Amino acid sequence: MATNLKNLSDYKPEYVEDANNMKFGIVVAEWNNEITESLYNGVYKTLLKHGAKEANIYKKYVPGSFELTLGAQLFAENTDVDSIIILGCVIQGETRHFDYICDSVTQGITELNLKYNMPFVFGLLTTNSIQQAIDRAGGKHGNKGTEAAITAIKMISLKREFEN
Ligand code: DLZ
Repeated sequence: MATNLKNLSDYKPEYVEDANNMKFGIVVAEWNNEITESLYNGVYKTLLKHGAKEANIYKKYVPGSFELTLGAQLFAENTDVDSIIILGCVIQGETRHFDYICDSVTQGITELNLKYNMPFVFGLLTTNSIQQAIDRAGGKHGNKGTEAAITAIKMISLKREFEN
């Protein structure tokens, strides 16, 4: 479904488990940083709203979206977080750079999920314009950060269900 038909901040709170005993790593790209900080705020507020402890939310920056995959892998290898949320914003320009970065991050995150058997959440905005990004980072289409936070909580719960 296209995001202009769905508000990214809409979800059913009754289906979201308590995040009180969950740990989260968040990797944030510095490129388009006004957007990525808004995404981060969406993640942070949503995690706290669902019971996560401030002390269990760890944030690291990488220069741009291309570096998100390695940033996420470093989290997986060096911390005991339960999920890693990846936040970036790639805006279409005049060259094919956009396609290469989007493909690389998408493929990289898919591989990390399977390699580490833990949830790495795709919080990457891939838009044609800065306005489309603003609309999805706390604007009229909600906040992709909220969606990413809810996804992380749900996927940690799912993993725990299978493990227990
Ligand atoms: C170089 C570049 C360009 C043109 N556009 C973006 C973008 O829209 N969003 C983003 O997160 N990063 C961009 N970058 C930076 C690359 O992701 C990467 O940081 C550099 O190519 C260095 O590896």
